[in-house]
This record gives sequence, C-alpha cells and structure tokens, in this order.
Amino acid sequence: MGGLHQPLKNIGNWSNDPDDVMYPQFVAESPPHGRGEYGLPVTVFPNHLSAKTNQSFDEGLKKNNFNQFVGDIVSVTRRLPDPGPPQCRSLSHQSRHRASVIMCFHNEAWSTLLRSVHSIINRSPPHLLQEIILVDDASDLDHLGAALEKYMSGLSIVKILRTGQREGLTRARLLGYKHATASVLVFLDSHIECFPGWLEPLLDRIAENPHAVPYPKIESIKPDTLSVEPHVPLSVGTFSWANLIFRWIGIHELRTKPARSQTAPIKSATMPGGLFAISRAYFTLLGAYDPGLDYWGGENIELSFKVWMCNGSVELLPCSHVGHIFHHNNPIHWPTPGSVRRNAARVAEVWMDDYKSFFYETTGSDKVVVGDISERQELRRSLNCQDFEWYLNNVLPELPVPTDCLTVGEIRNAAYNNCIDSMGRHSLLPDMFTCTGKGYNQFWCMRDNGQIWNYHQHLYVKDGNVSLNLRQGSSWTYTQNGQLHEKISGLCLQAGKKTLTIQPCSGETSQVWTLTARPPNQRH
Ligand code: UD2
Ligand code: MN
Repeated sequence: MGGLHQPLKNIGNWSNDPDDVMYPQFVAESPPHGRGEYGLPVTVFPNHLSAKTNQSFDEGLKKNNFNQFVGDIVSVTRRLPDPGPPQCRSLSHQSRHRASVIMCFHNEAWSTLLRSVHSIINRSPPHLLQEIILVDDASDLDHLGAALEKYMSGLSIVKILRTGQREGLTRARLLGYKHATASVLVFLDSHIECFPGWLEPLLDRIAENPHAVPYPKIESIKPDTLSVEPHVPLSVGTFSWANLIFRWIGIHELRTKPARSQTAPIKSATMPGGLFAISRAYFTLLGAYDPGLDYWGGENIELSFKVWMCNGSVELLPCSHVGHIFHHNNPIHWPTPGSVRRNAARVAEVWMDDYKSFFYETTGSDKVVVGDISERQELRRSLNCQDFEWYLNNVLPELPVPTDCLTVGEIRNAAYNNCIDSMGRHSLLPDMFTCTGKGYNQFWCMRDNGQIWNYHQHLYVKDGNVSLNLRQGSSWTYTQNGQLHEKISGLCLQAGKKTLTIQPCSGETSQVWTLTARPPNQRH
C-alpha cells in the first residue's frame, strides 16, 4: 500500500445508532493535484466548453449514462484514500490463495475500463494476483477491439477473451471461469476502482473458510462527478419477492445484529453480484452459474440461494472496499426485454420450492417460459442442500413472507377504469395508469393488517398525500361499498385520470375500487 495514499483527515459523520457501524467520510488532508484524485468530485460546467467539446460531453453522457467526459479527464491511475475503518490496518494477512480476477464487459467506456484494470494492478500485492481475465461480451465500440489488445499487450497479467456473440454477463463470466487458473475467483464489474487493501481480506476469509463467499463494501462512484463516496449506512443483501431483485437492508434492521467488531465479516442473505470472491473449487462444486441465464440479472440471486442452502455463507467484509459507478440508468440494452424476469423464474423454479408462487403471482396473466431447467434441478438434488424454508428461517428472517395477503393483483378504479401503478419508482408517488392486467407495477397485496403492499413498498398517507414507503404502511379498510378508508386520517383513496389522492369520503365512483381475492391455491 506504501506511497499510494496521503494521511487522511476524518471529518466525522459517525452514526448515532450504536448498532450501526459507519465510517467517517474520507477526505484527503492536503489538496490533491490531479483532477479527481482521492475520489474528490470533478465538476464540469458544460456551458463553459466550446461547442465541439460540449457535443462530446453530451454524447458521452447519453451513451454511458454516466459522465464519460469527466471519466476521461480523471487519471486512469488516480489515487484513492484508505477508507478504513482504522482497525483494518492492524490485521495481518496470510496468503495461501491467489486470485484470478474475471471482468466481463459490454461496450464499456475506454477510460473507465482502463481505470478498473489499473486499480486492480496497482492495489493488489503482485504475489496474490495471478491474472486479470477480461471477457468482451460482443462489444461493438471500436476502442474495445485492436486498441484494447494493443494497450493490454503491455500488461502481461491481463488476458482478453471474447465471447464472439452476445451472451450476457453470466455466460461471459462462465467463459472467464473456464480459463481461470488461480484457486480463488474474483468477479468484478468493468466500471470499478479497487481501494488500497481490497484483496487481502477476501483471500484471507476464503483461506479461513473455503465455503465463505465474501464481497467488499461497495463504495459509490458518482456518475456525474466521479467522486467516490462511502456507501452508508452499512448494508447487506436481501431480495424482493416481486422480481427477485437484489436489495440492500441496513444492518441495523437485521434481527440478529452483527458483532460490534469493525473488521469481522457480516453475513449477507444475498450478494449484489458484481463484486465478490469465491473459491474456484467451491464454485465448481456448486455447478457454477446457471448457463441458461441471459444478458443481465438472476445470477447473483441464484448463487446466493445456492451458497446458503448448500453449506456456505455470503458475507460482507468491512475491510475490503471497491468503488463502483452506479449509473443513472443501465446503459446496456438487451434484445429480449423479458429476460430479467425469465432469469428470475429459472432461479425460482430450481431453488424456491413452493415459495415460488409469491414470485409468480406478481406477474398476473403474464406467463414466463423458463426453458429446460432439468439439469439445474438435478444439480440441486445431487448437492443435497437445505430447502428454501430453511433459508428463510435461518438466513433471512427479516424478509416478510407474504402469506397474509387477502387480495392480490390490480386495484382498479370504478370511475376511470384505471389502476394504481407504482411506476417502478422508489419511495415516491404512485400514479393511476391504464390497467395492464399483468401485475408488475400494478401488483398489490392487501394484508390482513390492512396494509397495501407490493412486496417492496407500502401505500402510505402522510400530510394529506399518498406516497410509497419502504418501511411504513398505512392501514386501510375496504368497505362494503368499495371504498378504501385510511384508518388514521379517516379519508378515502380517490383516483383521478392520472393521479391518486386522499380525500374526504364521498359517494363518488372515483372512490370506488375493485380488489381481487387471492385464489385459494395461492393461499398459504
Ligand atoms: C448488478 C451487479 C452486476 C450483476 C447484476 C445482475 C453490482 C455492483 N453489479 O448490476 O454485476 O450481478 O446486478 O445481473 O453488484 N455485461 C455484459 N453483458 C451484458 C450485460 C452486462 O458483459 O449483456 C457486463 C457489464 O459491462 C458490467 C457487468 O456485466 O461490467 C455488470 O453489468 P451492469 O454493470 O450493467 O450491472 P449492475 O451494476 O447494474
Ligand atoms: Mn455495474
């Protein structure tokens, strides 16, 4: 680590919650010289740029959904601070393992990919890094062809593989895995930056327990300024029944609070998927990834369920840190839009036993064709793993199991014949939208405690407005005449053509709703 970072000044920002392990924000002591050094933000004012430069600024933003212009002016070997916590510095490391880093990419920006690779090389002790395997998943940007080969030919540790045709990240990673030679595989996204000391804790943990699947604390690289900011509060993984998508849960929300040690691994029911280490032998034993998963999504949940159910553990390591660019929206497009759902359905079919019905009921009439999963089912049988109920009870007891839904599906208004729609937003306002009959953003469950919930957020009334809330839900009564009364305010849910409001109860049909009782075969 020597020479890579200057002394740091902590500027406070500790949590008041004693159960919450947080780090001070990291800030460089002396002003760094280059742009973006130490992860400080770079602000560009587009109206100060020439017309031509301004155009490339806009294009970079449009193509990548992050500020490529800023990315290009930040050094590909910029320094990052030591993110702590300070106790990590005194840990001693054993080095029984070496790492094969596997990084797949589809149309990654040039400077971003280079920064990812340089950060691995510069921040990994050479004797622990066997190779970096870049897997190009059929990119069509010029710079990822001959120019990439030429650049990387100067770095003997880097190998480039190409899938030939677009496969998606799961099969691209599988190709990397087949060529990897070290005892530990480390998977990384292609828009990351490793912090000093990132690798040692991952390898140490696997040396200690070969069935541990550790991942680093992921710091957020901001898409506009490329500033690197600590991701707080400290969170681990859970998932949503509605789409099996990974979600964060603050460690203060866990039923069993992790040890107060700032350096100990923290168990995580699911992994975010982009950055983790696993013993190559254990990955092989688990049947690697399901090769039937296309483009994006599902593989992280598959591996998480499988690891926990088959004698392993997914863990967050607070001493290992890797930054990741969280894009405004995913810039990568895939030819079949239903593939995320199809991937999730494959995972549900193989791993979730009867609990898969909670996933399926959220898609309404939309049927999902999963393809042949017999090999994956056979794999699960041969591994002799725990069942999904064991996983829920022992690994993720904080996940509410939706057994208490009296109604499931759309909530339709009598006046406008439209439906309540979450619009796929996070913690914002629900709207009224043309009914699709398909569930998804129009899926709601009314629980026996009166909450209206989409397995992720609740309808919540505060200060006379209806919003979506992750943690709290208002309690509703569905009256004989079809109104939805909110218990505390005594007001009624009312539709507009596009809006959803809460109003004094009246006889108007805009306050009359149809909900669908849960079919008997889906009651648990
Ligand atoms: C997260 C994970 C990601 C993966 C995904 C679910 C993090 C930080 N990222 O979403 O690794 O687990 O959830 O699948 O935890 N790519 C291809 N071919 C494709 C699509 C993507 O090679 O068809 C590459 C892409 O260039 C990137 C990596 O796969 O390097 C992950 O894709 P992403 O960055 O779009 O995923 P992300 O971070 O939104
Ligand atoms: Mn990513």
